[in-house]
Amino acid sequence: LTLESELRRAIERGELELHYQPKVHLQNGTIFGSEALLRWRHPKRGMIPPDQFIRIAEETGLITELGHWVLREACETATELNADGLPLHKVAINLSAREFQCQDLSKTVADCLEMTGCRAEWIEIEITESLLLNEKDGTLETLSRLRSMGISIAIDDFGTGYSALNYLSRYPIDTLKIDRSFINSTNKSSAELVKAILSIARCLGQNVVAEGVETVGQAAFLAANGCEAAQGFLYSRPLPKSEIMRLPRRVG
Ligand code: G
Ligand code: G
Ligand code: MN
Ligand code: NA
Repeated sequence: LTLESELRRAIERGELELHYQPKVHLQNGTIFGSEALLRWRHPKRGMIPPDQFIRIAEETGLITELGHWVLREACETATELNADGLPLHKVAINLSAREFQCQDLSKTVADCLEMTGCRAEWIEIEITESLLLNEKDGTLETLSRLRSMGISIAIDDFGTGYSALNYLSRYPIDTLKIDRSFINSTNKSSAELVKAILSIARCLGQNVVAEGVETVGQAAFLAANGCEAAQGFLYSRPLPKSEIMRLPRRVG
């Protein structure tokens, strides 16, 4: 059996899972959200990471169905995480460029919110710089529509694209996620680039999340330079739904 035909049946067989990696405030360790990361629990091959099947899903068009499943599942979780009386927990969903080519993405999202009782404020969409750099018709409109519904927009892997900084002022962007290659590097210039990104975000009024934070030293450097939020193995690996639901809203 090919991976493609197996993927076709993975959704109906319940082999897909979302794991949620906490995002924390650097100052006090409070969890304010999480990133939903897709996993395929294959009965024979074991856990398959998304970079091994998202591309196949895109090439075969299966990404549409897959994306709908992710959206639905993430909205259900966000609704549970934001039950009465609980502090805000924003769930971030990764959307690939191919998913943006779907004409009625904003309607699909709106329908999903309604169906699951999820509020737009509980959802963030993570997109990559390349989506904005290779802009197709309708990208700006779709992003603007999602934003006006109340959904926030984050740029994932920020700094690894082609540095066409002009898109930052043309698009409705709430958050820059600094790519983990800048955080992990011991290179002096990486540290300077992190400071520069923090400065850009401050000037444009955008939030920043540092990705891939693994050490206390990295967290201290980020906090000292005014970064408010982080995500990474120092705080938590991505967790299955049952575990993120049980997690106290503060770690460390
Ligand atoms: O969790 P992991 O590091 O293996 O994720 C690898 C990549 O797969 C990440 O860059 C992430 O953006 C992407 N990814 C994870 N989950 C999803 C998803 O639900 N949809 C899409 N389109 N991409 C995802
Ligand atoms: O591209 P994107 O940022 O969506 O990818 C997220 C991926 O990064 C996930 O697969 C997740 O498992 C991985 N990740 C999360 N935290 C860390 C970390 O602290 N170190 C490393 N090396 N990878 C991480
Ligand atoms: Mn991401
Ligand atoms: Na990233």
